[in-house]
Amino acid sequence: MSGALLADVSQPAAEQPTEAEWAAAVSAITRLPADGRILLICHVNPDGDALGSMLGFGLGLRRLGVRQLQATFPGRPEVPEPLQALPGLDLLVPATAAEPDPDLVICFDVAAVSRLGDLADRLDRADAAIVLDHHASNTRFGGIHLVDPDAAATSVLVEKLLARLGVPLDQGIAECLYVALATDTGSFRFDMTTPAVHEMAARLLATGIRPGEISRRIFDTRPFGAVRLYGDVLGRAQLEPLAAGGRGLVWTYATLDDLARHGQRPYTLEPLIDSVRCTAEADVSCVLKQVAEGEWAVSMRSKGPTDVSRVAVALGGGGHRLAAGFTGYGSAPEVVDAIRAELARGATEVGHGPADLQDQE
Ligand SMILES: [Mn+2]
Repeated sequence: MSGALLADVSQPAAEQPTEAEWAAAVSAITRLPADGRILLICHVNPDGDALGSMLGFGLGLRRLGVRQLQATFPGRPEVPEPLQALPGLDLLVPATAAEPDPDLVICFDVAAVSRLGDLADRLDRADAAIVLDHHASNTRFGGIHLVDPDAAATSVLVEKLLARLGVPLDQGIAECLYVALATDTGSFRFDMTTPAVHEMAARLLATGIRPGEISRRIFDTRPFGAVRLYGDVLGRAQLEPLAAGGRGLVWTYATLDDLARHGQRPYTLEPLIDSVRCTAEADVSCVLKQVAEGEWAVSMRSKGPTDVSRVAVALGGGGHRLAAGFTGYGSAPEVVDAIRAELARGATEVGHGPADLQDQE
């Protein structure tokens, strides 16, 4: 869900923000003149954390009286349908209309300059740049780093910066930050869902926002075409119990023709991996999403025993131990052949066959 899935695992983990960095960020914002131009940027193909963090902070800046304010992201100016009711969307402008000479740039959930696309030049043109992020792979671009790899979402850093700026949470800000937090914690199901995460959620809910309504809109609403599309794609899933050293592999694929047949956009397929990884008989799950003829965006998940980032890195991608991805080339079966071979190699190299698995239980 976060850009972290495709992040480069070879980068060193970033430090947590220091007091000096927090103070520098506050000062970069508060010392701007009343007509100072601020440009907010989140990563390409924004998810709930990227957009929610950026718009929530934008609404906070508006409360501070900032008048010349834009929010944007590179590439197609397309907001996924479930996020189209987020508060603060009126701050959004297409990348082509973004201020060419901002005084201050603030980046959200962006691990590397490459995720800024054509907007990267704004970093050089601005007097100052603040980066709010939680990817361990953050490359420390930009001048002021508010990067905490232990934060469950970028919105955790946004809430802290708003507090230091003296901006109180209102319902608009809270809804944006709640969507961001819920997105990156898998609706508070992942291991990163710490007491601090629930405490932040409590502060957001205390503004009076409605979690049931928000979750239904963001996570549980799909056009009927998407339901039929999922039916087709899940219906062709394959289970290989002997793959991954006997831990099991489940995989499926979605073609551009599948999307066209059901009138759906590619982002509709993002949650599909969650339906596939439920499979009890497989530790490893994969979804291949066709992006062009002979080219596939591959999402991989592990329940624990298999390190899928090792497989993804071997095949030119990256990510985390339990969630990783890469771009595969050829036919879908050829891409799965490559995955199967890497999984088998890993299982042999580290001696983690089914026997070892049993030892661990
Ligand atoms: Mn994130």
